[in-house]
Amino acid sequence: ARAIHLADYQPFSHLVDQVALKFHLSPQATKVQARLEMRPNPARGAGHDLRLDGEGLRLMSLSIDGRALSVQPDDTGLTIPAAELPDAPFVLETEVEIAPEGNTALEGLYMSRGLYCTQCEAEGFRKITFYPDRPDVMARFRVQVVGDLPVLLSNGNLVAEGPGWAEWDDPWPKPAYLFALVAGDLRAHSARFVTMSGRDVALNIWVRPGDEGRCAYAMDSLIRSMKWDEQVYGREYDLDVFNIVAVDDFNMGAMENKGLNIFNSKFVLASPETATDDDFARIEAIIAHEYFHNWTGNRITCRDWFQLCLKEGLTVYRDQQFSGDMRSHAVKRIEDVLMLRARQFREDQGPLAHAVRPESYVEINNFYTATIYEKGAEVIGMLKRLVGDDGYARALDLYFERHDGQAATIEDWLAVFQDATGRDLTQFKRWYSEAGTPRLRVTDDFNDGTYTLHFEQENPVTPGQTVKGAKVLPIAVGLLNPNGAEVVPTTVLEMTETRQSFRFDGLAARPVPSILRGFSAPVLLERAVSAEERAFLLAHDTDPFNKWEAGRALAKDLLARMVTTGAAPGPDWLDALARVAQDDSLDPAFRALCLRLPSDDDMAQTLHASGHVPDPAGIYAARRRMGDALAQRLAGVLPGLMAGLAEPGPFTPDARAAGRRALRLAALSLLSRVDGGTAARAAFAAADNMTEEVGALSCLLDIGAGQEELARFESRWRADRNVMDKWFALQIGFASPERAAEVTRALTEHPDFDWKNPNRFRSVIGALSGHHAGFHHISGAAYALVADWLLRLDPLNPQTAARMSTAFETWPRYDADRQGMLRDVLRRMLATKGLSRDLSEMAGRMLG
Ligand code: B3K
Ligand code: ZN
Repeated sequence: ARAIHLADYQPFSHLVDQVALKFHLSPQATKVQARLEMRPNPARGAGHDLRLDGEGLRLMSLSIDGRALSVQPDDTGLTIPAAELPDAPFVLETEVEIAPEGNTALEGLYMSRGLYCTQCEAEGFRKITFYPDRPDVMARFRVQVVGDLPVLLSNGNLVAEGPGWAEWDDPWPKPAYLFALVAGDLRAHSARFVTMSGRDVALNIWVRPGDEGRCAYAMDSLIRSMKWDEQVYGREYDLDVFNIVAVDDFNMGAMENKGLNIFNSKFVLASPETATDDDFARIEAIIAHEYFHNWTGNRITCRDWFQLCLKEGLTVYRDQQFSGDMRSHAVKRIEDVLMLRARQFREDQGPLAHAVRPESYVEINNFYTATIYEKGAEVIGMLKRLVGDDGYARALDLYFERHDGQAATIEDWLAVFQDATGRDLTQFKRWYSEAGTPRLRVTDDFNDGTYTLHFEQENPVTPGQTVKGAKVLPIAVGLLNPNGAEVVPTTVLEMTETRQSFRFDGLAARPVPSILRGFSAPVLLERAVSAEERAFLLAHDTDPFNKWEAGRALAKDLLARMVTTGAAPGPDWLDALARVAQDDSLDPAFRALCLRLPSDDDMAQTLHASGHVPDPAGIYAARRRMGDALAQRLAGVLPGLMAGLAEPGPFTPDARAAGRRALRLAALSLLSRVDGGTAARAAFAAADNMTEEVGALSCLLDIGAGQEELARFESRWRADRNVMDKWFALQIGFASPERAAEVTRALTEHPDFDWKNPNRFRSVIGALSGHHAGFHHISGAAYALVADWLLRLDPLNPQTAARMSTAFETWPRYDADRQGMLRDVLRRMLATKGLSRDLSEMAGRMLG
């Protein structure tokens, strides 16, 4: 397949002013009539052919200004020769037929358990009707849905309805990727919201009959999101209704279709009995994310898909701010960085590394990545750090004012910052065009009261990018004196050169530096730091992120030594962690994060980055020894710690209660390693919420017990898909490395392993690829099993298969045997006949 290049961008030949669609729904033969009011695009001039995208459509008729045309579509669309087109406005009408029931790719119009629904981003609208399916073509849509179903939804406001039909009008011009249609037997959980200028908005969350009781948290999150966007960004909602629909078959988390967000049901439905605290937090974040897209994505959209980070990076940044405001900024930042390192650093340091704004792609769906989303958000965080809160606020106001209603670019985005703040962002722009995680090496010296930090940045080679310039790095630094008091509060140093030094004068003694506070730039910080200094920062740093980071680094240094030299956990780490665990002045959620050991994949990444070849089995064994040592060190205090965190009264999903549960479960997990699971068994039996039920079960599985509880869990939750996904994933996640592949294989024979459902597929096959030591077991059994399943899924659902193939992206880290096996698996995929464009692009890029 051919690559698309940013440099080739051209505005579309024509403009679409108004779209009228009429759907006659039927599982095998849905009729779609489209009436497009078009005219030549003045930016391109007259005389161009008109190329419409279209895939898998049965063309029944086509006419221009009422004159029938016989045009033969090809595999990807149809072309109407310029000779057939007026130089003035004209009306193009088509009628096509599609079969939503047979649509297993879950892109375009498809069916999920009797429900009609759509997913059009990025290029799914072309599977619904012939259309210029590109984000810079923005039009008003009026949609009539005809079908013998109780609920018929589309974008915008409901303008007319009758038995078996409904008509929707969206007054806001939008690209086709934001089109949505939903129809079926749904029930609404409803509320109202009055916007800051007094618009009364009807809010509905549509779910299957029986699920109405699990919508309250999503609704509450939506209302808080709407309020927050008014208060913090001055952004108001702009339609009379906001609909959210939960569907069970969905390729990703959710989709921001204008006025009609469609969600994976697992990110909507929640009750204390069925959702964990993490589920609640994710629901809050994703509801907010999709809602925030109404301005950052919908009102201002992307000129082309290379600009994807324009909406995704910004909207992730906004949802992170929101969650921080709702919960704890310190905890949220730590969680975000954990995720950034686990997914984005992993990607950025492997064969799939690409720029936040890539310059070419084969299949755009392969670029909804951690780099576009999470690094895209980090870049905005850095911009804000550089221009300050006021500068950011002025730039965003200008962005909304200048680009509302437009399809914009990263150049437009940076221009508003330049214009609002006067800052030249030429060098900063490298963050958008150059891939790779910069390495930042630090040394220091102290002389006559002057402390100097010397920084050196290295921007490593990534696929297709060998030469890179220095990045602008905002490095937030604070200095502590030897007593632990802060002598220089957080200061942002702006590094713009490859090598640069910064001086601090007038210090009485050599300070202890706290560098990269709040993780102020997404880099790998390299500095030789003693265990004492790390423990000192864990005890005294006033920056919560760096306080946590110090403990984390202490653990990783130790774990690395345990793996490479067979060292044993010493008192420095154990004592430091014991102090944190018992320090009641610290937020329980923060303490729970401190007690979480580095993941195996994180350790493999870290070892690889420091020149070692990671041994998956060795990392796994060392991490277990580390947990055992911590459990023994804390054994005496765990029961008391847990008792002090007990929550009387009914479950509430708020951050405070969740943090206390998280610490209690962290303690329970350690306790299970020394009490044989007695406390966890009791906790499982007593649990009245899913957080504790799954938490206690995990503790048991972690020590090789819990089979009885697993069976009880299954019989209790058999009928609940979202809960059963946890049941599948847990058994694999906690299997021993030797058994992980076999446990997975056995579960694929379970009658409820509905592999065509992406959630279920991910909770089984994805759980195996997420089990580091199990996936990389030297037998190669897991490599083969995952590859077999991806190849089986690919013809039905290429998007999900391709996304999950990133399991293999870390192959260059490992030893020759594993590398050989991993490359063979990738080659086997590439050699498969009929492999999708999605998966073949991924496998090809991974092989390099
Ligand atoms: N914009 C969608 C993602 C669409 C993915 C298409 N393969 C969800 C989101 O980021 O909010
Ligand atoms: Zn998004």
